[in-house]
Amino acid sequence: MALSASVIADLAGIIDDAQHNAAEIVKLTDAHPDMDVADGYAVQAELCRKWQADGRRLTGYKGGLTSKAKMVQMGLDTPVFGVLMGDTCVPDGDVVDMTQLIHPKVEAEIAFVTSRELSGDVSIDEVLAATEFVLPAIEVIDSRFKDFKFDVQSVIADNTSAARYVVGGSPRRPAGLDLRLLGVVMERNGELVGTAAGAAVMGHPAASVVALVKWLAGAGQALPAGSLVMTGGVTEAVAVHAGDHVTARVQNLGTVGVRFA
Ligand code: OOG
Ligand code: MG
Repeated sequence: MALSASVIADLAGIIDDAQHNAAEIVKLTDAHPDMDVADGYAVQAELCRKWQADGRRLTGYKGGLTSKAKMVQMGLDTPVFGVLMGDTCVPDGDVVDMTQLIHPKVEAEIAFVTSRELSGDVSIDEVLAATEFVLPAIEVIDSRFKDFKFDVQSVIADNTSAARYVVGGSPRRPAGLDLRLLGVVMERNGELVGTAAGAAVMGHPAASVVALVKWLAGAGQALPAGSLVMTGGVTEAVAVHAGDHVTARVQNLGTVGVRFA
């Protein structure tokens, strides 16, 4: 780590205000060029502590930049991890208020809900054995950084652009499903805007959970039973505006949707 605890706390305050006020800011490395990835995660951890102290509930975690399509789109080449807060969950089919967001984009994802604690080095098979169900999801990301441009340190500090998440469809136990082969179709206003298969995420969506559990272990933590894990966008993220509606259809898992107003 390059930054002091007091600078980390200041940066957490800047991110928190930007999220709360839907006001864009410049990337954190502009003022702190030596900020490193560990500093980014320290800012994120500080935010998560504050949010929980404010009574907000941690419902799970997200992997980001886990597909080639997302890495190429954002010009970055490492997966990143963030936290999901319960109050940012939008019911399937419900409306997102655009005035609370800066320049949102949507991602079609495959989500996991775990049935057992996972910790340390786990295999894909162990993740699947500890999965209660998988289900289709839409993540609404909203970078707090100007023009949705950032480096890896800054996006980690910004909780990996997390803004809202929607889960729905027909949750299924993973037994008997080959998650690599599940077709995913994303539509905006009925028009096709992205297609992929589950394998777009690190070769297997559960590999994103494996990487998440490893990252948590590095921070001395485990993934609790009952966690929701968003495994990452399978295609490029797509910008949305007021009046839009978005649908993600995942083979065998049904459909999830959200509107913007
Ligand atoms: C970072 C978050 C990426 C995903 O699913 O790849 C992410 C970003 O692109 O703003 O959530
Ligand atoms: Mg995402």
